[in-house]
Amino acid sequence: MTNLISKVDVIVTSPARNYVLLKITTEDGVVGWGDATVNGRELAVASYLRDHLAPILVGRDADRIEDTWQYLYRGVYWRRGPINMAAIGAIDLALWDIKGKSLNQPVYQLLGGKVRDRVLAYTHATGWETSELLESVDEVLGRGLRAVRAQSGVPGLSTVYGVTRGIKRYEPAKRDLRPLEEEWDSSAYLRHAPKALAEVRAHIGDEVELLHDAHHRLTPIQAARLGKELEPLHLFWLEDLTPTENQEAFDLIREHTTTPLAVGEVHNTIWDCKDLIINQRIDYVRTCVMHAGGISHVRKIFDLADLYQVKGAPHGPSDVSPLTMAASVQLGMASPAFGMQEYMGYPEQVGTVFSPGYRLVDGYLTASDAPGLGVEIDEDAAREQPYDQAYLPVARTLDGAITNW
Ligand code: EZ4
Ligand code: CO
Repeated sequence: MTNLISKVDVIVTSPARNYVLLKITTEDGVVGWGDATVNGRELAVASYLRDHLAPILVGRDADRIEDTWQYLYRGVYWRRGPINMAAIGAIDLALWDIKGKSLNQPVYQLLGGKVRDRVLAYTHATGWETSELLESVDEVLGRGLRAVRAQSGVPGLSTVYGVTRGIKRYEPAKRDLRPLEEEWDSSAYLRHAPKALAEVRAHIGDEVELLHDAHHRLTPIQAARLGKELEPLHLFWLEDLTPTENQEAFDLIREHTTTPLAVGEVHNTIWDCKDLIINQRIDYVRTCVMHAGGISHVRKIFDLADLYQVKGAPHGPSDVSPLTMAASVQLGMASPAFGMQEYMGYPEQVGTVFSPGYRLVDGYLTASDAPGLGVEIDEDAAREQPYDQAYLPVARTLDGAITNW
């Protein structure tokens, strides 16, 4: 029995923000959808899929998901990398979608069935002034969320990751022909962030889970200081303290603090996560189900994590589409090590293209029971809203030097 791939289409759509959609059709007419969005570099992955991978996918057996994964991962020779792995991830999601639709089962059934009834989610609260942040936290909790990531402005700076002055929604990529240049000062941040977070904790009480993202900006010793200072707040996690090109930094941070650590949204293989996991340098591994090679690969990362009591907590900003979110929730239903799902939410217009199927109720996500990933795509609406150039910002310290954004 074979189910041959007959057609592969790539659509770059922009319903308020850019997404790269992959559509795989089989000879028997089954359609599977994947997402290959790499925020700010969408056209690179679209071209990679269209020009290099689509031609070699046609004629392959759609049922052989792992074989196709191995064929693409080993076959490229130039392994890993965000563009390559997002493209493989998109193909993997589309093939799981096809398998589910062919067998008339939701993907979580094909992964072994439910290990939980629902997946804990957190969303973002954002406010420049602490009073605005508290309002945003209240709004999040009012929607039934039980876990919230809090980001505040920093006095003396004009721009900060995760916050927009006077606006409640934050979207990192800006529609422009060049990246926006933000400013950054770790000393000012380290003076202010613990105070703002302490006010949030006092406001919400002890039972709501509180998270914070430092977005790769600190040195190891600054990171250690922040973790130590935040210990009394009992954070659920502190995310991306330092850039993880230097993974030994986490040993230094661990020596100084018991604040749980989360890392991995920019990682794209198990090899980027392995040492962090097996040396217990982190508590949550944040690889995204699309950016790290799809369900087939991320479930291996989470199974490795499970051996070390590290939890999977996939990246879920608005720049990974509702299709990836749906795939992440499907995996979460079936993966023992799954700890938490980031759910940033989407601009309303995104709903013109995606009907995602999952539901967010009482702070938990539940997967669709529809066959495959359970997502409906309005292809016409996607084609009617073409790509619109946008970039992630860059950041400079106050002396004008480029630093990590
Ligand atoms: O900055 O996805 O935890 N979430 C994040 C995100 C990332 C964006 C970059 O495209 O850090 O907001
Ligand atoms: Co993050």
